[in-house]
Amino acid sequence: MHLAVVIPAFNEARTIVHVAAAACATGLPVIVVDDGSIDGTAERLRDLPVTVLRHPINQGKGASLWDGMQRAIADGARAVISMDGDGQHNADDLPLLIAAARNHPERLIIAARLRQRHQMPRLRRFGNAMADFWISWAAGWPITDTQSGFRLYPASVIRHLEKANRRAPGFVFESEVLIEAARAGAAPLAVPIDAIYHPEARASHYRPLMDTLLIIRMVAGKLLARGFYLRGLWRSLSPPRTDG
Ligand SMILES: Nc1nc2c(ncn2[C@@H]2O[C@H](COP(=O)(O)OP(=O)(O)O)[C@@H](O)[C@H]2O)c(=O)[nH]1
Ligand SMILES: [Mg+2]
Repeated sequence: MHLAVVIPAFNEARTIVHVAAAACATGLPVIVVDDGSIDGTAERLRDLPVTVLRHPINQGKGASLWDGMQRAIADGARAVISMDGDGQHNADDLPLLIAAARNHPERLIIAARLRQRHQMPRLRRFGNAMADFWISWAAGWPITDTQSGFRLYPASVIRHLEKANRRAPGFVFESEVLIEAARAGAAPLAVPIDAIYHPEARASHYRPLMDTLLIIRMVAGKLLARGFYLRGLWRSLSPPRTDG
């Protein structure tokens, strides 16, 4: 399977070298999307064999993922792995995602932060549980850890998004793609990984109020468009499926 790793990065000068080098060590091609960083993120990558795409001004995580994915596909990738640039994802877990994709090549695979979950701040855990419930409902499928940015996207899912014209620029992108993938028959599948929360990590770029409202608006729109989709709720409440 021809794969590429895409790392969106907005002001990640502190961590990006470490994250990109670990991804390169797997032997996969790596694309970093520097999303208008003003802290010298791109310059840190000068000595690594990675492709760096630059947005002159910040466009959002979704827009960055999208551009990275397009580049990966243009370079021949059949699937794209996304990893955050802040060190919250461990490149050692990549083989788990790849193994799951080999067994389920048509499905979107989520590296779900199910192990060491106590590391996740309590409020985050609550927010994530809420997101999982609503997004699963709209998807009509039980989805575990919908807010994990560590995923493997088959090229077919990316092409479907393009056709459906579903490309939110910000954090909504990653929630919407799960619903779209499930509805297109590429139901997301979770593989359990460790949650990593460094005590000294920088503050999240996720805006708790604004980004949550944008996600709620997107999900509500999809539920309303289907007349509340009670069948989806019923289906989403069957036990979540994990691989491995
Ligand atoms: N490209 C881009 N990446 C972003 C933006 N905001 C966040 N990110 C990246 O998305 C990833 C996750 O963001 P983060 O703030 O850590 O969110 P959290 O892990 O959900 O708290 C990191 O790799 C960020 O660099 C943005 O506006 N543009
Ligand atoms: Mg983070």
